[in-house]
Amino acid sequence: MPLPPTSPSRWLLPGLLLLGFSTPAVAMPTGPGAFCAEYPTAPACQGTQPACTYCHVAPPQRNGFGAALEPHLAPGKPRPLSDADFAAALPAALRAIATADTDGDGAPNQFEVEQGSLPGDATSVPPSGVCGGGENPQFKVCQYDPRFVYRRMLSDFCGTSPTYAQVATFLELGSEDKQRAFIDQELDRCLQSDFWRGKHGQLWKVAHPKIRPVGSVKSGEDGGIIPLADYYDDYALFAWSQTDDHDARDVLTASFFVKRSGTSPTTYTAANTLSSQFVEASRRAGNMTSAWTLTSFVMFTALPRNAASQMYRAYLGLDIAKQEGLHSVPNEPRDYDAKGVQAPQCAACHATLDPLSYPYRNYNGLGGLPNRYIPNRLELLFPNEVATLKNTPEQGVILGQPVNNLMEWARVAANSDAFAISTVTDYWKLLVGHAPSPEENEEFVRTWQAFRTTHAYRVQKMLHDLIRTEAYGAP
Ligand SMILES: [Ca+2]
Ligand SMILES: [Ca+2]
Repeated sequence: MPLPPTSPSRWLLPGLLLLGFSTPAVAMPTGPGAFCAEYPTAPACQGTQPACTYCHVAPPQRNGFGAALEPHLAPGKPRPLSDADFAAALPAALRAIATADTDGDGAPNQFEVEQGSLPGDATSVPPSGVCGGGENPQFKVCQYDPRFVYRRMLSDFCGTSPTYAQVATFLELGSEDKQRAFIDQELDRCLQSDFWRGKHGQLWKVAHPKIRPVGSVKSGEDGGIIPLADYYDDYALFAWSQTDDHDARDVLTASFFVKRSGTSPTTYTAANTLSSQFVEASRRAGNMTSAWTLTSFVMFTALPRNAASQMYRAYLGLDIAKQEGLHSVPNEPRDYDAKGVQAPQCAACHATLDPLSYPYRNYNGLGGLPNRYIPNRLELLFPNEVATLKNTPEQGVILGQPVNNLMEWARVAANSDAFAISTVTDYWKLLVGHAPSPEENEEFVRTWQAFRTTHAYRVQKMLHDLIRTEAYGAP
């Protein structure tokens, strides 16, 4: 399988977890990245990572799959292998045991990987086929049902149920092709509804965990008792980026703001300035540099780790606290702010997190001049902190790629597989009701790949694909 050119090692966990080196937890993560480069469409690599149980009973003790892999990993080289040697050797080792059935459940290893079951656990077997083998053949279970989709779509996107007359009209269309075309037309109508795009509508719901609103400190419309920043601006840019013919990546990369106006329809309009926003256009990175993000996630901190990790989690679906998306940078963390992050239990995460945070060094949250980009911010506003703080560079690293500033950070993030996967996962959860299951993986991969390529990051076009999946359309 060809490797995606952009992100050779996306989903990194400490090598400890995958390989079981009995070394301290500072081991450099390489295993899951190499695994996912070999199997980029495996369910275990979709917005998540291979778990320890892929290779271990309990680390460092390997299960049958991990044990079968071991002798094929750079045979003859002294143990423990370096991270680079391990990562280089893993693809060949995986291929060497691809057709074996190490857990004896009857399914070859590679088939299990691709189908989302565990190749080292005989009780975990590939799904027996999404729609096959039904015990009640008279039911149309697990088959795309246009009438079911029509009903579900109206409820999900318009917030209404079809009337008796609407259903009758729908059924009179006769052919499934005509019904599907009608559903597409109705979807476009519902995507204009306030239920979908308006204030507190479905799109805003998708944005809640990204923005994390706090009513008591809201400024502007519906302001709270301590007005600090207006997060309705963040919802407006988010909704803009997900509607009409806009590029979803704008949520991270926009150098403009968005104004909401009206109801039924609610409209979102780009604006070069807003009275509630203070970062100049050349320093803007969408919602990453909004007044609310700086107020709420940078706050009073010198090195805004919290802002960086929240953006990484919210827009790429990678939670560093859960050891997701780890991509250790050599010689990091440097601990410029003397927080003790070089301690072994911290270093594994901070080797990723700290270089991810450096590009935020000049973005000020609360105190001094709030919610602005301030050149030499650390030098000017934190004179009494530890002397090494001022050595914090603005250059950082995200997903293994060096970046000079937060705008570049945003661009690398927005162009990553993780962003496309995370965006589609948001809607999968909202509309299908859960994160993509192994049975749904093939449709899910097809959907996010088309979102990225064919649809050039247009969410509305992707939603037309999503409601045509079996995952959505089978009762
Ligand atoms: Ca097996
Ligand atoms: Ca198995």
